[in-house]
Amino acid sequence: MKKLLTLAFLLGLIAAQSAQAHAILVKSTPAKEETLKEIPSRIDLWFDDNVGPKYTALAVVNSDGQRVDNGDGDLEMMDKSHLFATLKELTPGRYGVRYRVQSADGHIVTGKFFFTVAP
Ligand SMILES: [Cu+2]
Repeated sequence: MKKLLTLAFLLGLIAAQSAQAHAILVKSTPAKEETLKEIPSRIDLWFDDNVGPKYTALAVVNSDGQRVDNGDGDLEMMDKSHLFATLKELTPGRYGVRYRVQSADGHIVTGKFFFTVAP
């Protein structure tokens, strides 16, 4: 019985934490480590929760570290869990994506991943 109560207590703690956990990147196009045959004209990121407009940043850089996004990274008007930016004309190569958003709980979430444009 005591064990069960402890378990229930722990599960309750986990539920309480996840209710105010920070936003997690759940999906993107291009996807992490994806190799694209067609040149993408934009990048889209989706989080598991709405994120705030403050501190929002999204950058795509080529292997020389030069930015190839148009600097227009923004949250979609009707879906605040969706961050996107348009891209300059990419050439084949490997690209890095860096993002920063503010979760509903106030925490800043940053991340990085790569994708490749095939020759
Ligand atoms: Cu948090």
